[in-house]
Amino acid sequence: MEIFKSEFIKSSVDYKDCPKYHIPEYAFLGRSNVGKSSLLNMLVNNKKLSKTSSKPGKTKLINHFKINNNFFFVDLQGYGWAKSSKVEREKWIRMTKSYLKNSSKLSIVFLLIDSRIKPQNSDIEFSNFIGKNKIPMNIIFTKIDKVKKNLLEKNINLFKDELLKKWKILPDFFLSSSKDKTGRKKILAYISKVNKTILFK
Ligand SMILES: Nc1nc2c(ncn2[C@@H]2O[C@H](COP(=O)(O)OP(=O)(O)O)[C@@H](O)[C@H]2O)c(=O)[nH]1
Ligand SMILES: [Mg+2]
Repeated sequence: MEIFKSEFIKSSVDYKDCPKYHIPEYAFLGRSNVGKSSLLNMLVNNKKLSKTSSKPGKTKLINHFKINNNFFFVDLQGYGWAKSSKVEREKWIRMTKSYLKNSSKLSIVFLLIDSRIKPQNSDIEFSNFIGKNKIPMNIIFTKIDKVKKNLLEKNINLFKDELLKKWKILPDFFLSSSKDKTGRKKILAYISKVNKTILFK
């Protein structure tokens, strides 16, 4: 699949405010700074589409980008910001969960995991929430350019072991580097395949 058009449509606070187009959505979720915005920009070949920042927590809420006029990429606020208050953090987590549960056009959630570190409780908790609600989920391990192969394998296996405590079958996994464009073709091919089954049913 080639991306020939990508445009920002709207930032929403609540799932109820999201754009009312009847096209599939592919959401990107993960802890702040995991590389969501960078991955989106890498996928659509547009460095400026979704703002990336070295300051955690900059993305606002639920951000819709219309791709090729026929589906949405959704950049979610994320979770686990060090600098916001506990009350604020819990509010964002509630709102993200509410979007995940209530967005009827949500086709797949890509959960981004930092490949450099061992499993984090917040990541496991979100994975299990998504699984429990039977929302299709794929995992993308990010920043693989920054980690040695041995450690990458170790962290991936640790994450799989954590998931297997609750999941019968593991979701599909992708590896990505926004710096080297690793994973771009595979992720886009996957989305394209899913999209066809949805759009032409
Ligand atoms: N080396 C490397 N750095 C990355 C990669 N993805 C993101 N980053 C950096 O990590 C930081 C956070 O990225 P960002 O996309 O804003 O994360 P977000 O908060 O999840 O949207 C930025 O400084 C990015 O340049 C990657 O694949 N490789
Ligand atoms: Mg971001």
